[in-house]
Amino acid sequence: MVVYLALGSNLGNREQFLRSALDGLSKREVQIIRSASIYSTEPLEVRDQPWFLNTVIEGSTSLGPEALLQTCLAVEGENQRERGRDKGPRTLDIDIIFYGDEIIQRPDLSIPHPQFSERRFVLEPLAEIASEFVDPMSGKTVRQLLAATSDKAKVRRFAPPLLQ
Ligand code: PH2
Ligand code: MG
Ligand code: MG
Repeated sequence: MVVYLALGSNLGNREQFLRSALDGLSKREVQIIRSASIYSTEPLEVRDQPWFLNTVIEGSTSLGPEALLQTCLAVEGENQRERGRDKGPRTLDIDIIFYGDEIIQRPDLSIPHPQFSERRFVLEPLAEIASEFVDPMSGKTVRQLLAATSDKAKVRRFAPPLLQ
C-alpha cells in the first residue's frame, strides 16, 4: 500500500530526529519511496513553542493501518518522544496522512488525517511529492487543497530531501 506520513520535530537535534524516523520506519516494513524537502515551520495550535522542522514521506508498506500506527508510535518511542502537553513540543511526531485511498474512522485512528488540509506545514511538503494525489475525503487533489487552505502560518524551505 502507498502511504503518506507527516514527520515533525521541534526539540533537540531536529534534523537528526527526522533522519532517524526514516531509518526506524525502513527497519519495520515501511519502505521509503520519496521524501519532500525539510521545511522550517511556525508552530500551530500551541503557539508558544519552538519552530518545527516538518517533512512528508511517501512509503510503501505491507502493514495494515493499525500496525502502521503502532509502528509510527514505536519509532517515536525510540526517539525520546514523551507524551507531555497535548500538541506541545516533541522530538518526533509521525502522523499518517493517507493510507492509499482508504477512509478509516475508528476511535484511535482517523485516516485521512482529520486536520491535514488546514495545515500548510503538511500541505507544502506533501504537494512537493504528491500534488496530484486525490484526497479520498474531499475528492480534491493536494494541489487544490494547498491553493484553498486558509492557514497563513509561515512555512519555509529549510533543507533538501533526506532521501534523493
Ligand atoms: N504539530 C502539532 C502542533 N503544531 N506546528 C507545526 N508547525 N508543525 C507541527 O508538526 C505541529 C505544529 C501537533 O502534532
Ligand atoms: Mg501531529
Ligand atoms: Mg502524532
